Amino acid sequence: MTVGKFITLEGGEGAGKSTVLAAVRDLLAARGLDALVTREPGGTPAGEEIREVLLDTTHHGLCAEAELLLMFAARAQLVRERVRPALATGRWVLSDRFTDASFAYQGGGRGQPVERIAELERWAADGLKPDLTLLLDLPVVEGLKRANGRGSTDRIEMENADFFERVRAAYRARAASEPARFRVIDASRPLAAVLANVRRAVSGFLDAARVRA
Ligand code: T5A
Repeated sequence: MTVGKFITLEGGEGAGKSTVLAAVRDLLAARGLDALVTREPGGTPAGEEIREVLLDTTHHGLCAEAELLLMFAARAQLVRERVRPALATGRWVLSDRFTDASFAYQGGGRGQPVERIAELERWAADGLKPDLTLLLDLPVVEGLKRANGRGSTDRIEMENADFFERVRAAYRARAASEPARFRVIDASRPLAAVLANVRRAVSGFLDAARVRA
């Protein structure tokens, strides 16, 4: 049995991940791949409850250590309950965020040690790494404008611009250190151009994986 591939979407607030996710799912479907689509934090019944705690503004005093551990608690469950079993049967998996978000937000944003996050990745996330990661990159101000345009603000979106600048820098540094896995997409461009670049990147990956229409 062929093992499925694992694709993730990453980026700062309002980068357009939800918008792009649907396009990637459709592209995979056009090649005959019925991907499991999930999101982080969340993706399982327990994980979705953990998400509520993480994003609820009433928990504004949540410490950085608790935040990091809750992200990985949800991830540990998602990996074992859904992602690993799907990949093992040959199904592809598409996730809105994964461990790179913890390196960017809890590492870059909150200043949690990278070695500690890497250890959690090995242990709690069972060492699972995506095969392809699309990083939707855009200036922080632009992303926050888009995110704020939707109305409600969650606990993490309440952080200041400096926090999100550190998140962006951490994402870009990770992409630069793993060029074989990452494709950086300029998400500040009009949606049609963003989607065209996303389709090109994913099609190239599918061709390399020898997935035909
Ligand atoms: N988090 C998560 C951590 O801190 N650590 C972790 O380990 C993990 C996994 C929830 C939060 O948790 C944090 C990060 C987050 O703060 P989330 O649910 O992914 O993560 O929440 P957000 O990043 O807040 O997701 P958003 O919904 O804000 O952003 P999206 O999905 O990237 O953006 P989207 O598609 O909803 O688009 C936003 C708006 O912009 C428009 C869209 O129409 C929409 O209105 N838009 C564009 N407009 C113009 N041009 C374009 N190219 C556009 N693309 C989209």
